[in-house]
Amino acid sequence: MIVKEIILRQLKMSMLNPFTTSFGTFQDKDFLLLEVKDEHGNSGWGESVAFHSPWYNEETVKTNWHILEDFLIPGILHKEISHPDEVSEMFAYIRKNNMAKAALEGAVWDLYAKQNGVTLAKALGGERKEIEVGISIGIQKSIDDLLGLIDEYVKEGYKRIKVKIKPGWDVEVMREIRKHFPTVPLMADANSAYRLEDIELLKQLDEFNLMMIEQPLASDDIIDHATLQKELKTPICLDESIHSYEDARKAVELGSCKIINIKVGRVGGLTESKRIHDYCQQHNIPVWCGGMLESGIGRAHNVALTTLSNFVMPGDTAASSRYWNQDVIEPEVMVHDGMITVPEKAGIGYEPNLETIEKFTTIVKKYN
Ligand code: OSB
Ligand code: MG
Repeated sequence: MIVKEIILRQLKMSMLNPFTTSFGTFQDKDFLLLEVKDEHGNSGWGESVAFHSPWYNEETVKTNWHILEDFLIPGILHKEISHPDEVSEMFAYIRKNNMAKAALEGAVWDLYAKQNGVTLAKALGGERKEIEVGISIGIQKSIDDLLGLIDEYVKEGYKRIKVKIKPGWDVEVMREIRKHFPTVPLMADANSAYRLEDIELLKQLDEFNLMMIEQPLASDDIIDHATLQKELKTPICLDESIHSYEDARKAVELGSCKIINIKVGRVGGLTESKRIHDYCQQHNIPVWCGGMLESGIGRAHNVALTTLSNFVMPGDTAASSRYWNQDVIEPEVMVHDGMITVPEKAGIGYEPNLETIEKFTTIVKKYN
């Protein structure tokens, strides 16, 4: 395949409800969409999951634009590509900037699947026809508010509840949740809010029968997590600490985690996600697909990835309507009884809605 033209768009979409983690609150979401076009009129779509500020990782919407415009897009345009796996090799000389790489690589994967008339799921080697979905709930104003939301999402059928924790919003909150929902599949995500010195507090979480605790310690750590895991009954799941296959291998070898959250953007693309998935499968490490409050384009890629066989735990791939008044794809991502039916159309399987996309676009530029 040869990419003839690339359109880079920046969008701003307002979230239905603010989302608060241990590192900050999201209300408006700025993000990039990439459209790659071939000579036959096919378009592949990708989304950058970098946020406006560098609080989840070091990337931002602006740094992604820079890396895409000045390095990645010129590296792809008019070059012969026989398989999307080659894209990560073409970008290997550029250090990190994984979310920028993943946005473009994802668009090439979608284009490749469309050219071959197969779903992105099939192109990736996935077989599942439907996937299980959980929901991630941000930090709330009060425990009552949180309990009310959990009640709502459990009734909607979500397969597991994840709640964000931080110092001062942790043990008592989990205790209250367990009092009201003794058996709901439950987990906590700390987004790196603790240190190894907090070990006695973290051990108290063991009494709540959590599926896992996600990223309790520093975002670049795998050593202290290994120490912590030896002391905890609750499995540790790593999110922020895993940027690559090599990171995953080292974390598993060290015993830093028992579960891995795969986010396509964080690890630099679908090819690297698959490599991590396969490694984890061989080493009995279950994986699940994380979320970055994506629009429908990024969400569609997550749905396709989750069809691979070692995605054995519900992901953060909730319905479009949980985030947006109006999503940028048709149909929107729908969840029934905690399940998403994987679309059967070629590529990502959802149609980008150009009218909606244009409505939310703040900057657009074409490269050819
Ligand atoms: O750590 O998984 C995370 C949202 C923003 C940044 C980081 C994370 C999250 C979520 C929500 O947990 C995931 C989603 O619903 O898309
Ligand atoms: Mg997380």
